[in-house]
Amino acid sequence: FKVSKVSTTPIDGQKPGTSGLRKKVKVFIQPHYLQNFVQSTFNALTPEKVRGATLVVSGDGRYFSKDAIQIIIKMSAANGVRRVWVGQNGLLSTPAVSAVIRERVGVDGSKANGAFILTASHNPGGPHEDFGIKYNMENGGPAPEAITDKIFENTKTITEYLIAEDLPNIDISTIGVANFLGPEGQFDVEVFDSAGDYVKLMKSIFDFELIRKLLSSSKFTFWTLLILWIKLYYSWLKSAHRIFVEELGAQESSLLNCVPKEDFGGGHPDPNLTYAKELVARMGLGKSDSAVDLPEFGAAADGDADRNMILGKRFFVTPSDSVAIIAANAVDAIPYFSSGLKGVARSMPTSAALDVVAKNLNLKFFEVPTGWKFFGNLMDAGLCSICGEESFGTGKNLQNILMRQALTIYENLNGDKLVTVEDIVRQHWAIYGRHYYTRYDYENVDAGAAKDLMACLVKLQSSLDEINSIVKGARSDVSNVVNADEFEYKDPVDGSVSKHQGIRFFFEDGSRLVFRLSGTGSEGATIRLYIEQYEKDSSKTGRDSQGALAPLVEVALKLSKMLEFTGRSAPTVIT
Ligand code: VG1
Ligand code: CO
Repeated sequence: FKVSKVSTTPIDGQKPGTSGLRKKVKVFIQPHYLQNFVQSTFNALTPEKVRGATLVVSGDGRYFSKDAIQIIIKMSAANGVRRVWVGQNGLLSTPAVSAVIRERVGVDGSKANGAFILTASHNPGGPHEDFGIKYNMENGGPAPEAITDKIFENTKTITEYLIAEDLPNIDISTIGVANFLGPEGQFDVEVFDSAGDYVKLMKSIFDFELIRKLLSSSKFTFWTLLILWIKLYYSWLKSAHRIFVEELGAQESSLLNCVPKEDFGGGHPDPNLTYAKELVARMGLGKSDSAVDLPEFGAAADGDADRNMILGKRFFVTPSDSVAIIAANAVDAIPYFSSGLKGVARSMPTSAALDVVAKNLNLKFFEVPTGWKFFGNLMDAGLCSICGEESFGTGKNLQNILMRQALTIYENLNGDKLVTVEDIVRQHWAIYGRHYYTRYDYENVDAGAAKDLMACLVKLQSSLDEINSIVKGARSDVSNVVNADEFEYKDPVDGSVSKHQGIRFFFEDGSRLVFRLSGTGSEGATIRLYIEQYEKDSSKTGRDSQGALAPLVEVALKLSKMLEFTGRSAPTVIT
């Protein structure tokens, strides 16, 4: 093949957000749009490192992925990349990409240096929805801010990109290797089984034998033990089938909605109580009829399968709780962690449930800004083994623990009584106390209004007097704010500083309010409000969380002047 240099000009707005660049498909398919970003990434990684590299290119299979994969292959060839690995049909979940970078050995003995992941994750897909691209590094984790900032700088000055226009399109549906010869030598594209490495890794973490025993145990009288919401995780479909049906012996019928679609069947791939309505209904949440047979366990993931919502029978597990529960039980329940945990980390808005576990178990603890790029440094430096976010993401060494139900299952096997998901959570609260928690999302708010609201909060956080007079004016039964700030993070490994990561209000009784703007949207702005209240008294941990948090919500809406700024009297999503 030949290498063409194509002249281009900078395109506005290519700043990667919390997790890569996300825009409407109509924006991405504009001439040079994807190409500018990919070349800017190559330039940020430096041409020396790109030359001779092995790159993974795949994603969640959403609309425009197939075209984008061919473009990136041609640009890789032209930039001197030695080989590109593509998951069969271009499908790899974010955790699978991470596993492939870290573990996979190519047919010629090669190892990967990084990956382009084509996904807009929890944002809807299809011709009228979102597309996205992010770059993951040699450690399997997202590019750190130093790189994403560099990419953005490059998009502002780019003048040309390299592409091998005459390279034929690769058949990504068939496993195999295609060899080409370019001006700088050989270039290969290897299409590989997208589930193999991920499944192998999962088997090295969890005790599959034990889980298999549970799934075939006579304690479970009907197949609905396990329901997985496949519709939302197209890219994980194959791994899910391999793990749950082939390896663990679950019934095929427990995997729902198994037909892959480029637009997720019109569904919203955010695994929360609002957007995963059908699953929520099947798990009996909000129903009181005890006569119906309901599944014991339900799970949903987002588009690229790096988040997961866990439900028990009529029971929702707050993600902030699940990471705390995993940390509290990991050494006993997950073989991978049997030798102990190095430390734990959570994103700032995630509840302090994990903090309490860390304190009780004497573990190193870190609080990082929202987004997975901040966990990587801690893990690589051996400071942290388990991390999580309130937005349904949990991980170990950059691998998402999609099989956290192992905990349930292990406990179920010990003893005669069926221990449910709900029992496990309630037992945890009895030991550690409960962090009542909820998140309010105001989606698609006018960007200017959202900015004004945040600016007002930035100002307000510096005056405790003013804050407390608003608090008292709103609810006399809410305790005083004793501290407020704008969260800033200094990475303990490389010393880099990330500012303006959200406004926090801390109350005397341990409650907390957090406000921040989403960095993953493609239209308008999304304001996120995180509300949390700690209850140590085990006789008071059984309340409904919306009821328990109502006074704090009222205070939050007054402090932020939510209605005045946004015109919204209710959030779009409550989780
Ligand atoms: C959201 C979540 C954050 C998560 C990020 C990427 O970010 O709040 O916890 O890491 O999405 O997740 P933001 O900036 O919109 O609040 V994914 O699975 O959509 O890549
Ligand atoms: Co995701």
